[in-house]
Amino acid sequence: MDKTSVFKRKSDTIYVTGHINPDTDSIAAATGYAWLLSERDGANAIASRAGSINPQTAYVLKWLEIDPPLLVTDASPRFESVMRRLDAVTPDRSLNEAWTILSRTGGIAPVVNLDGTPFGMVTGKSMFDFLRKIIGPHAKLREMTIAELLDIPCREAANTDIPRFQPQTRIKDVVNRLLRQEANEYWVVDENKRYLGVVRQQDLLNPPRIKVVLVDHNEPQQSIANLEESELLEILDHHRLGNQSTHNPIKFTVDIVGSTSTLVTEQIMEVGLSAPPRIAGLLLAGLLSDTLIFSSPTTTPRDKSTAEVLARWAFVPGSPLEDETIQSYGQKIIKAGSGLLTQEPEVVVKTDMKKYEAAGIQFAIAQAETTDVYDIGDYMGRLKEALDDLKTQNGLDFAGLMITDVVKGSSRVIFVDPPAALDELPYTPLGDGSFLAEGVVSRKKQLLPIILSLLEV
Ligand SMILES: [Mn+2]
Repeated sequence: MDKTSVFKRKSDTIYVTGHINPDTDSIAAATGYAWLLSERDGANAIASRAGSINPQTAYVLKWLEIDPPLLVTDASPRFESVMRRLDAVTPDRSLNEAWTILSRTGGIAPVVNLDGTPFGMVTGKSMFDFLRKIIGPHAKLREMTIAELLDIPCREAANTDIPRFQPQTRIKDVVNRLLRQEANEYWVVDENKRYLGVVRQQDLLNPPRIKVVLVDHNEPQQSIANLEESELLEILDHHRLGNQSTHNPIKFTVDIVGSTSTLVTEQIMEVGLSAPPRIAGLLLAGLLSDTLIFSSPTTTPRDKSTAEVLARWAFVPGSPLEDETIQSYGQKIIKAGSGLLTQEPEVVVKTDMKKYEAAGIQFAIAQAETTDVYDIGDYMGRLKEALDDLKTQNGLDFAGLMITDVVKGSSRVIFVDPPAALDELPYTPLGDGSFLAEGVVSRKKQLLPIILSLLEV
């Protein structure tokens, strides 16, 4: 990689991302940890999200006036990561001007039309082809001076047969085809076909991997697509392990607490920093949502003491949360996520769905929250249909949905095509094909371990 030229690598952005179908903890932990990496380490870290924001998170972000993190769903390198916005000339300008650019960029002068669309490129090769064409057969033209030559409009010496790509084009989708073609440089254009930059073939061969930190998950099935093409720097999580090997050693923190927001906040406290009120408010939302305001069995004393610290940072005068208490804030957050019966069944089964694999069986468990689990009635049939579609679309062996009553602290569980092993589940069958799981509110700590142990017998 040439270190001194205009094509040297840009300084790397670190993307801090939660899981797909992001919940509030995932968005909060990504936002809070990106802030800490920038504040503590001076890193160029930004929060990203692996999917659309759920209604509860949207409610919190709006209240706190925080923009949703950048949407990043795929780690495969794209043209934008190697493109350079080189200076350009219009076709009527002299070759002299193109030559100035070409000599600074190491051999490429983009020629761009007045309307912003690419015309062609002047390169060493296009200059040679041009000279061969004009003076080859005409002995007289050989007496032309360099000054006269450089006076010619650069359109005459530009190569116009150059492939064009969008910044979002994945490099791996086109690189093999491009290697077989003659062109060594490519245009990158926007959706209106206007010039954005130039990419050289050599930059496509070993594009920089995007740097990624995973929070609130560690299983590749729950992460952005093509994670193996990224440079994974770190994992910060509170779920069961289900990760593949990495190329390099990474920082890996998995701890038994109620939320990843707890782990992020503990790290902020450890170095004597305090999160700004809005970010503290978002972390507190993640913590209260994941622990169902400390009522989930996943809750630990560390979550409670961390929540006190976040409340102290967040509920300050001038903050959007200045009149709140932990309880009042938590109840508003839980309520914003529990509009179950007003949502389409397809949305309910997709919003907080996680995929797993155990004993060669692929399955998904979705979770939804409501404030009255007994009042589901006819809705159950529609949920089951939506769950069946979800199973088919994702090529799964079975799918489940737990509908958790956050007030009573129990769940209704339904399955589509469950394996016979799940007949042993210790829950009460109800007439409509669902089960009542008294005291079960946590997918991670209560439902999933039982399912895994039954499957892996
Ligand atoms: Mn979480």
